[in-house]
Amino acid sequence: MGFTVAQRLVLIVAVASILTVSKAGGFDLDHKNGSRKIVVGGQEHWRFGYKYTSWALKTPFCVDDVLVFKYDAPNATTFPHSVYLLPDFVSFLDCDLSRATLVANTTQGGGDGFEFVLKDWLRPYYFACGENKGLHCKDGNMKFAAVPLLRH
Ligand SMILES: *[C@@H]1O[C@H](CO)[C@@H](O)[C@H](O)[C@H]1NC(C)=O
Ligand SMILES: *[C@@H]1O[C@H](CO)[C@@H](O)[C@H](O)[C@H]1NC(C)=O
Ligand SMILES: *[C@@H]1O[C@H](CO)[C@@H](O)[C@H](O)[C@H]1NC(C)=O
Ligand SMILES: [Cu+2]
Repeated sequence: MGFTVAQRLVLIVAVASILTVSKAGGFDLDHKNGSRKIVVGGQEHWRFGYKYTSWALKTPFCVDDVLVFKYDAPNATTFPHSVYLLPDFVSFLDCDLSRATLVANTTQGGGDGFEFVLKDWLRPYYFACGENKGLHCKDGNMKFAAVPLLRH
């Protein structure tokens, strides 16, 4: 309450910068240039109900890091999931999928998962699950923002 959209965005970027400076461990250095593979949600993978915003705030993201979204294809007993990019902070807050871009459909998270490279420095990438008309995003916490910083 009491924060404008711009203030909240600044807050997210500021927190992300502080956490990155502290260089949390536990990530695989997969490439000589230092880029890492980061499994979204860690061992929780990409599922309904895990708090991805909290996860993202504890996770440093750098340019060229690879996000790996892991989720099983739907069957008779499990819900489908997907990955969308939302265009801006307001649609992210509202889980408004009307202008979202599909990144990975309901079957692409299987096996080793779906890989997404964070290419652009300081671009806020707003990710959300697009299933159930935004319900997974709204009620299932399946959304987070990633702002890639420079590796140092
Ligand atoms: C770092 O390595 C990754 C994976 O090989 C590659 O996609 C990326 O372009 C590289 N980045 C730079 C700056 O060389
Ligand atoms: C559906 O998928 C889940 C997760 O992969 C699996 O544990 C379960 O056995 C599957 N159920 C059926 C009916 O195939
Ligand atoms: C998901 O995307 C893959 C790769 O583009 C495609 O082969 C598959 O048919 C798609 N599945 C659905 C359910 O749209
Ligand atoms: Cu979902």
